[in-house]
Amino acid sequence: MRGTRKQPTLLTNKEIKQAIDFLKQTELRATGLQLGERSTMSTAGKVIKCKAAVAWEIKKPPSIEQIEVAPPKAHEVRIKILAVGICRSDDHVLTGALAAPFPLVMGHESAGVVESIGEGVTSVKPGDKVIPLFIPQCGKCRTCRSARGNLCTENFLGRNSGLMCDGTTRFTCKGKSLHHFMGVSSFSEYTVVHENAVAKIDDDAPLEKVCLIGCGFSTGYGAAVQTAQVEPGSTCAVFGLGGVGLSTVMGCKAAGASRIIAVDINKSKFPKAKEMGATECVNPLDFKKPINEVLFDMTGGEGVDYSFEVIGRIDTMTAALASCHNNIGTSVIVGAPPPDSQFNLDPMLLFTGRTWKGSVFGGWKTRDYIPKLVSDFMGKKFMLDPLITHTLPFDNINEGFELLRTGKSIRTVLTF
Ligand code: CND
Ligand code: ZN
Ligand code: ZN
Repeated sequence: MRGTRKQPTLLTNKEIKQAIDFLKQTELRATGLQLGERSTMSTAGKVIKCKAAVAWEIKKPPSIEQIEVAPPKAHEVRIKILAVGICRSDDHVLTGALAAPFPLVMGHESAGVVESIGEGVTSVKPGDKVIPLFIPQCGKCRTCRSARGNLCTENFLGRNSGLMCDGTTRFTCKGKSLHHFMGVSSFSEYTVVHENAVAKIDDDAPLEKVCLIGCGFSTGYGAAVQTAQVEPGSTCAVFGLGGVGLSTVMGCKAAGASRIIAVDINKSKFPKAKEMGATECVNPLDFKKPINEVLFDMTGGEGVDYSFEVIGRIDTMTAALASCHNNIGTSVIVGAPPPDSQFNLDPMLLFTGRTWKGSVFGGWKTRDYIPKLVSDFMGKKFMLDPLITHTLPFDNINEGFELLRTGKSIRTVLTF
């Protein structure tokens, strides 16, 4: 009987190669990686040498250097950054308008793929697509336990040491330790962040777009829909029409505002503001009166229901407050305040009942909401393309900063 058993069919070399290719592709899809990124998996536990933009000194442009990135310690995640946007807060660090310890690796608006994880990390695994979060969500502190607010106690804004939780850094260059920035440091091919500061996102998300959800879009949009909770039919004013301010305009529109007055001293921002939903655009330089009086005139002497300062100046923060209705108006500070600045304010502005709030990262509890915002983008609930005016290779980072400073770009996305 043995002799009559059917011989197994032999595969040709071509068929074997096709099968191996198929398996490889399936495995790569399962890990969410592209061909060429596979090699990152073998770097786990080792120091990685890679490219980063190092800001050595205040008021000097960052330089592209080879740095060493240590493996993640317990509860940390090492991420291969694939796309990073340039936000004004990064520029504020260079000019001294936002205090941070030098030398450092800046960058906080990015997306990438997990390269390796430290001991005890359970929420992400190598190959996951992620957005690093400049506001973590520990789930345990007073804010995380509250239904309101998002400024987790573990945030780097309060600590501002530029160090990881154990008081050390994961970056070195030319024998010197480099500081982290807001716990994310995304101007580097690889970075290390705490597990509480990572959001796992949709496997199909285009990283060169959703990196904006890592700051600019979520910060601006959330200020309107999450912090202010703009109501349908209301009148809003948005001061500052950069990547963050235009996202606030989008948020006001999504919330159903009937009038959205966009305010900027650079009128070249107005067409984009209209495209994003602004109903009117105003340049304060066109008027002799203070801009808050102009906005009162435009609203029949009532003031706007909601105003947003998305510039980062004391005078415009006060003007935005004074622009809203004296009793039921709400003003939200989104722009980063200059260090050591103080308000000189008429208390009547608040005595009559106005509400004055601040909003960091759009008020979103980050690990809960950033993945949802990515899913909403994938579901075409909002657009990111109009915000991305330039895409440059990472090495051209200083060209990207120049485009921002000269008001020519909204967002520049750098790719590695
Ligand atoms: P960007 O510089 O692109 O936009 C600022 C806009 O303000 C520009 O269009 C300017 O022309 C305009 N502007 C400047 N001065 C005036 C003025 N006096 N009156 C009217 N308009 C003016 O910046 P961005 O959109 O990247 O960031 C905006 C601010 O938000 C900035 O301060 C940044 O540091 C901050 C921010 C905050 C947060 C947060 O979590 N709250 C996160 N990231 C950035
Ligand atoms: Zn930012
Ligand atoms: Zn917390």
